[in-house]
Parts: sequence; structure tokens; C-alpha cells
Amino acid sequence: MFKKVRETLRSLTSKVSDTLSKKELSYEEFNEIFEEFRWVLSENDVAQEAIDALKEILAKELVGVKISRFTSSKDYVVDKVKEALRKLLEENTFQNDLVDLVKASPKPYVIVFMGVNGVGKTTTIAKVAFKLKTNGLKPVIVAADTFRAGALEQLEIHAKKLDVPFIRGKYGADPASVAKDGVIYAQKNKLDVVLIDTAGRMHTDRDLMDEIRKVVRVVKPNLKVLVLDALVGNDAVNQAKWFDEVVGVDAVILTKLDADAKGGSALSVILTINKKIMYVGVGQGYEDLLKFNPDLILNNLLEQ
Ligand SMILES: Nc1nc2c(ncn2[C@@H]2O[C@H](COP(=O)(O)OP(=O)(O)OP(=O)(O)O)[C@@H](O)[C@H]2O)c(=O)[nH]1
Ligand SMILES: [Mg+2]
Repeated sequence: MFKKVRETLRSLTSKVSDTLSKKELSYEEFNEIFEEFRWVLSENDVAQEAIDALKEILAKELVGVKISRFTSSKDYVVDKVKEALRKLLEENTFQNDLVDLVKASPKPYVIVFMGVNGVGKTTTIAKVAFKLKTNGLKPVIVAADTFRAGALEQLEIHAKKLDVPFIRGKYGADPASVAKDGVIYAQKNKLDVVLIDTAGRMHTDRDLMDEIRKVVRVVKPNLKVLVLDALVGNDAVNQAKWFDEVVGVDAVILTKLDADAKGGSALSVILTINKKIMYVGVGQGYEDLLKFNPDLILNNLLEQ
């Protein structure tokens, strides 16, 4: 389905550029071409406001312009579409650099990672720990997923490989008190960042949702990060809404971008959730975490 976003984007650029290579594009012509595109974006749950904003920006750039016969109309249109999308994606970009943010804040800086099952929370924490360490900061990893079998060991292996301190409770222990232990450990040992892993949870599980609320109430994190799978598509909106309602979401990390070869799914997710994207995951290695910037999506989406 998301393949369609990319295909339609292509057809939009080629239809507009066909006209522009011969004559000026009238608003009526633009409108007709765009409405076809709107339909595909809506089908993919891209928010109407985002679509309207895109239309307005594009209309300004494309209607009534004359292209010199020395310029390729195709390049011109692709450029304009890219610029318009860039503007929208920039509004959804977490502008601060996490390393700078931590350096400028009182220590320890506490981050809680949350999200539904299997989106990549644990892997992402290992990547973030690696990034912080590489930048001269001292993190501690805290396993507050005391729920899923194997979760503690999975995180412990990462901590050992990364040579980062690791705090865990027993299976079935209260995640909030494990998280608090992690913060106390960081205070005592003058560590810079506390990275708290939590169990995957669905909004339908009231107990687990109450539990994450308690973790947040007890440790009062500086940052609440929602981890989303870029391939999730339409459900991303719901996930963002649930966690926002329960504890609030300060930033999003979008994982598995490497699996969204064409970028359409990620584009839909970003334009619909109305949250700032901080990092994107692009693989399973520790270094596969990139600071989000619109070009990561655009280059994929509009490459010819
Ligand atoms: N290709 C790819 N795979 C990823 C990425 N991030 C995570 N994964 C994989 O996704 C799977 C699930 O990752 P986890 O980190 O265990 O996910 P989780 O959210 O902690 O899962 P639960 O704790 O069970 O809810 C693993 O196989 C990871 O290697 C990514 O950016 N790209
Ligand atoms: Mg996990």
C-alpha cells in the first residue's frame, strides 16, 4: 500500500512537468492533478492538514510559473515537491541534539523508552548508550522490563558488550522501583544519563498502562521517548495517541527505516503522528542510529 505514495508522487511530478515543459500550469490543472494525489495520501492516513499544507506550498511554486527552456521541467518539479515535503518534515523534526541536551542539563538526565511490543525499544537503548558513550558521556542502562521472559538477559548482553553499567530487578519486580534504583545508582556514581527500558505494551492492557504511568511518576524523566516501527503504518497514529494520553510523549525514535526501502511508510507515519522525530534506526548494529533529518526520507522517496 505504501508503495502507492511513492508511485503517485512520481506520477504527480511527471504530469506537472509534462505540462510545464509546454506551457504554464493553470490552477485548475494543478488542482486536478493534486486531488488524485490527495486521495492516495488520505488512503494512507496522512493528516488532511498536512496534505492541505503541501498543496498550498506546491500551488505557490508551480502554478503560473514559466520555465526557461534551458531548465529541465522534471528536475524543477521534483525540486519543488522535495522542498515542500522538506518543510513539512522539518516541522516534525526534534531539533535538539540529544548529546548537547544532556551536556546542558543537570545530571543524571533520565530517559524512559516506551512503545508497543517488538518495535525495537531494547535495541534502540543499546544504540543510544553507544552514541552517548562515544560522545564522552556516562550512561547506565536500566532493565525495567521485568515482564517478558528473556528481556533482562537481552539487555544485559548489550550492556556487557558496550561496557556500560547495568541495573536490573528480578522478574516480576515492580518496574518503577527498578527504574528508581537506576536513578539512585547514577546519582551515587555520578553518571550522566539513565536509560530506562520498559516492557512492550498495548493500550488495551490497563495494568501495563498503569505501570508505565507509575514509572514516569516515580522517576520523573527528563525525556519520554516513544519508539515506533516505521513499517507500522496507520496504527502509528493510535500508538502515539495512547502513550501521549497516558504519560505524554516528548520525542519519537522511528526504527527499521532500513526495511522501508521506499520511504513511503515512514513518510506517512511522520506526517500523521504530530510528534517530533529524534532518531531513526537503520539496522541492527549499534551505529545504526541516525539523527533524523528530512533528507533521510526525501532522497529515498523521490529518487528517480
Ligand atoms: N532492521 C532493523 N531491525 C531492527 C531495528 N531496530 C530493532 N530491530 C530488530 O527488531 C527486533 C525487536 O527488537 P527489540 O529491541 O527486542 O524490540 P522491543 O521493542 O524491545 O521488544 P519487546 O521488549 O518484546 O517489546 C529485533 O530483532 C531487532 O534486532 C532497526 O532499526 N532495523
Ligand atoms: Mg524490549
